[in-house]
Amino acid sequence: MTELKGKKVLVVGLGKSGLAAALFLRHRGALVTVSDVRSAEALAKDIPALLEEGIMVEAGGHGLLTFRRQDLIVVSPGVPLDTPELTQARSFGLPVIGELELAARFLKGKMLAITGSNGKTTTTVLVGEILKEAGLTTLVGGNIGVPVTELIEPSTDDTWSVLEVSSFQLESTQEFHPKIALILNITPDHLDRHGSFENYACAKEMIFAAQDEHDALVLNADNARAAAAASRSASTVYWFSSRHPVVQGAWVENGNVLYRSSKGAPVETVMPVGGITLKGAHNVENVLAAVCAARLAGAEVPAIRRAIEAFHAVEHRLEFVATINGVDFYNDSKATNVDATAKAISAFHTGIHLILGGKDKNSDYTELSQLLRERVRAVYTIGSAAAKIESHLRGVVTIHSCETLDKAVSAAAAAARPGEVVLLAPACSSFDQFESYEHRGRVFKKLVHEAIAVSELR
Ligand code: UMA
Repeated sequence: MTELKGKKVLVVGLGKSGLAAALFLRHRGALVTVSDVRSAEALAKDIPALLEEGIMVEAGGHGLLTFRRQDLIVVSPGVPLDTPELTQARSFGLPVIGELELAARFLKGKMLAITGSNGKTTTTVLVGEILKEAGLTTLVGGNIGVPVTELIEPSTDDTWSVLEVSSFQLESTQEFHPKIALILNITPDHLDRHGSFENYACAKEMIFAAQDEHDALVLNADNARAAAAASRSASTVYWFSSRHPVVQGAWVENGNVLYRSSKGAPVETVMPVGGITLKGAHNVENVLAAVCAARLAGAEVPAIRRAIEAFHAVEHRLEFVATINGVDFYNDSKATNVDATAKAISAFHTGIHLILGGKDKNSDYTELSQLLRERVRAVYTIGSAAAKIESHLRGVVTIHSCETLDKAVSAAAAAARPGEVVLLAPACSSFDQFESYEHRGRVFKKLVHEAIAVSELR
């Protein structure tokens, strides 16, 4: 375990992860400095509490000297590792690790880590619910919004920490060693940060880098890049597939979710697919992944079934908002890449009014063309990516340039006919017009509820 007492540690980034890491390090006796590019005014909410703890704060930019005088540097996930100050620190031989790596070194019990381009949060929450239903001591955190560092204190030797882990977090790991690792799928995302799809996929594969044959790696047999990880890992591989039986793992056959622990072991019927409350084929995949991971962690089938039957959509993930004049409104603000948007569109048959746009991530929107032709009545663009989206999709579908979410919701609500769907699944991040995808989703829901009030007045 890393010795922290008396060590000089720099925490880079003062968001949720940086704050949690700084306080943890200080409480373990480290001499902590936090550095953030934001101004002291922007950080005003957190600075007094940090100073009170004896933590130094560098605001308004990263100083090269600050980065040199350290024994350890802990990076927040949103800080790119090629930031010049970090590159220089590494060239001087200073150890640079992410907040996930730091936390994992101190967390007690076992880790079940879940990554993937899409479905991470839903699957993480679902696995957490299943393990709790099965009576296991369970903590849930990570990219889902709870820094892993915050789980250290409540963790015990028999805790399962169910962690949603992103490529940003995995990229800066070294010894991170989950007992069970799960890769849901790997499709293009965050190309602006990782530079290429292969770099991004390799960051995801850090989830099993420290595993050996005593650990489990659960992979999606139906996703080529995720499945390719099997030949690159030393772990014992389990599979899930919504298309065909697998040797060991979970699959769908004759309308049932089935599980087999190893080749030749009896096949267990978990539940009918019809018992899954979540909408969309992608959620069947998430359920299969959760079944496999939870079974490996020791949950029994009846508990798994009860938890899945009781589970409803996580906020901002294909979340049903309301029906107005026969039109259903869905909030999938977490669809922040092209693949997630494709999955959201696929959950509905036709008559979709789709709100697209936000901050581009170097994405190729032409990949949506076929689905748009088949299922989408009109696209309503918002945000800074609008011009690019329109140039990619011109001639494919009717496009309305709306600029803002409120104009898009009004235009879509006015155009949609009973039986149709208004879907926010923007294929972009939110940071051009909103604080986060959660903020964007909340604004969408508020606009929909305002539209209900207007329709009731008519
Ligand atoms: N900053 C610097 N220097 C830089 C860049 C940023 O100082 O070069 C500062 C910013 O000014 C800001 C701080 O770093 O003050 C932000 O750090 P952060 O972006 O790591 O944000 P946190 O609040 O710590 O949130 C992070 C995750 N954010 C990102 O990965 C971008 C959260 O995931 C996660 O919930 C949280 O840790 C707890 O684990 C969010 C996310 O968007 C939901 N994740 C991406 C995704 O899901 O697609 C990966």
